[in-house]
Amino acid sequence: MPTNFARWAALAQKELRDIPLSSLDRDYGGIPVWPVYFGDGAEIPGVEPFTRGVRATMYANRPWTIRQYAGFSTARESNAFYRQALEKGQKGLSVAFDLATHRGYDSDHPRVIGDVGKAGVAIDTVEDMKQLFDGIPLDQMSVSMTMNGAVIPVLAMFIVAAEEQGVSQDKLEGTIQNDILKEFMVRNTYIYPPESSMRIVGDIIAHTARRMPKFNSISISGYHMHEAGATAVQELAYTLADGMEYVRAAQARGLDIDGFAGRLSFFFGIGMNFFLEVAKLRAARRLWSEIMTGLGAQDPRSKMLRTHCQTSGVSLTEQDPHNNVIRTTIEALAAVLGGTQSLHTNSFDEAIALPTEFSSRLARNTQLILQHESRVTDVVDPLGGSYYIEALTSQLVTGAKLLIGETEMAGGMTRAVQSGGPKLAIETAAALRQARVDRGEDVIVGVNRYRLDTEDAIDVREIDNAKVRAEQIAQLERVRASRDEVKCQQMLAGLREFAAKDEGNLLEAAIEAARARATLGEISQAMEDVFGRHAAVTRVISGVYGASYGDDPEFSAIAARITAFKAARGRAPSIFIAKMGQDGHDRGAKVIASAFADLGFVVHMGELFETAPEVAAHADEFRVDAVGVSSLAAGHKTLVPELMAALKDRELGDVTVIVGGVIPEQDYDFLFDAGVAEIFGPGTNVLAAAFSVLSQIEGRLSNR
Ligand code: MLC
Ligand code: 5AD
Repeated sequence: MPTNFARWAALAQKELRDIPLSSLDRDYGGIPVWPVYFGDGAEIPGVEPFTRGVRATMYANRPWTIRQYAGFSTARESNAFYRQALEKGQKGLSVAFDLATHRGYDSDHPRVIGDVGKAGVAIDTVEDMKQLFDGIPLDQMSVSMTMNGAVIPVLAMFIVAAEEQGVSQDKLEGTIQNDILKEFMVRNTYIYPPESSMRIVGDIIAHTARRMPKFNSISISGYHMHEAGATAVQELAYTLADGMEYVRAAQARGLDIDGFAGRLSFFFGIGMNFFLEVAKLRAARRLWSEIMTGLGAQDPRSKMLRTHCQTSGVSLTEQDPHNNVIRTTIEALAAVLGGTQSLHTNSFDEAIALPTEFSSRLARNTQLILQHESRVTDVVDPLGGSYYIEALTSQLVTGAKLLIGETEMAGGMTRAVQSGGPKLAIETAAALRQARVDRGEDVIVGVNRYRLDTEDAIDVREIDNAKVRAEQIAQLERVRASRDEVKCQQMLAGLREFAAKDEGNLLEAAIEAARARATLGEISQAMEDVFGRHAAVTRVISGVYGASYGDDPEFSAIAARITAFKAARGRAPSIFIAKMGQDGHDRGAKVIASAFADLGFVVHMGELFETAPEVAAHADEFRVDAVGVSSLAAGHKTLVPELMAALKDRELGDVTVIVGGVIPEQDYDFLFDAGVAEIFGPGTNVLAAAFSVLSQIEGRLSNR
């Protein structure tokens, strides 16, 4: 039996090809340093179950990919941003699409007036996609696309754009997120109901397995669960359980596991609990290797959990925002010591707006400094063998296995997602976390401790949404006018037929449609004609926030005021919590809804994706005292004035309107002038918010 070192060295040499193994040795001023260290019985990096990493040499041979997620405004502007980033050290691309695109709407659709070009780049046709990658050779650059709802038209347009650049699809490197299950759980950019959506996932895995050998067919994502408030065990368990579901879906259509599993990839969020996050990635690899062995995989590549990581958005604060540079650095280091393959580091202005040139430079340089200056790349899995890390790793494995077992007993993740169980479990964890922060048990520097007396405003990126929309509409009209209409309609009909007959590959039909210049909205609609559009049932947990307060004096004081309000008016104060436009970030809205309900408010939680007139109609129907608008995707300057006008139309001008979420300081006056009573940014204490909403309501009522 060869020794650990001998086994490792053989693998390492394969990865290094012609480079001698000794070139990985280092000398720290007379201290020799090897690329890997072992203790008795230690696992070997690059060997199943891959706890210590999927490659023997890891970063000593090739560092992780610096892959910054970005996109805004038009394809032309995003393209210029990408080219600049690549020139300055970024290594891979990662496209953020706007919410209109995510939800399958063209930029001229009436439901997306506030969304076009805002949270990402607007893509309507192949022409936009070509513009996005202009001057970027797609046979040399790996491109990740975060797309789940409109995954069929987006991947089709990417393939056609590459083809027209002279690059055939078999040469494309990259990743499509294509993880729909977590959309129903936490991210909310689904289009079709779960079962049709799962067919789409399967069609993409089948097509990429056959035609795109270098392309990762899916990025099974825990990140969004993490951001929605999941614990590390929940993030691990639900993500890997999602992965099992995708494997089984692909197997069910006759695909051989070793034919596609090597191109499944993962995506985790990395928060501030440093060692826990390192251990989480190690645990994920060990678990996946076991799971895949259980599902019948033979090839070691099928059992490797390769992952992208992103530092945590929710851990960042609007208050004293430069602290976020420090938080992101710590999180990035955890991702690296955990052995990630690819990394996005957030910009410090995250909680305020989209990154500027300056903030994205700092975010990128955080990774460049880790790679080039910190020396953390010299040794593989440097924390392996730490008593603490190994113990945490094993505890996470055990905890996640239990939870995976539960979801399996309940019939797997598609079922669990339909029942809403995991979603509620994550929301409960989020409410508990908020209560701990509000009570000061979890310290956040600059927010609930060491707060600044005055905050300096920082520069933010502004997107002129009306201008982007006008440009997109003009381009859409040009494309529609110049295409062969008969051919385009034929291709769309073909796609519709595939959808209806439950046969044929939807992606393949969509590639034909994209070539014929069908738009993203048209391709999505052709499938919607058959599948329908999914509407989620919004449920709000109750009692969790209240219970964690027990007999807290502040909590009791507000509850008492509400009791007095009831005694005086014969009813409780009421609020409608609204999510307008295509912004599906609902963690904050849900936390507020459940906490306000626990305090004694009558809370009506709106559905996702409503228009301003729809929200006004609900405010009318429920006769609420207040409407709370939650906005995290920068639509507020368009949507809030629309809401005000819609309320006035119904003679509800005296309803108190409050806005919460990601709102740059620079926009506050605009919103106050529009008639907004209060604005609550990230990091607002929920009790303080309840206090001031109640005061606003009482003030307005006594003025009547
Ligand atoms: C790597 N390689 C090595 C090596 N390390 N070879 C020899 N020795 C080593 N030490 C090889 C690999 O085998 C591979 O080749 C090649 O180098 C590339 O390395 P990789 O490690 O696979 O990296 P990468 O190409 O960057 O792929 C990483 C990935 C992928 C597998 C995780 O799926 C990916 O890039 N994901 C990114 C996802 C993303 O950016 N998502 C954004 C979400 S934002 P080969 O031939 O084996 O491939 C979001 C926010 C929102 O979702 O909007 O909500
Ligand atoms: N550009 C850069 N980063 C973005 N994020 C979301 N949209 C963009 C964009 N257009 C990041 C933020 C957010 C996470 C979901 O992705 O960090 O928290």
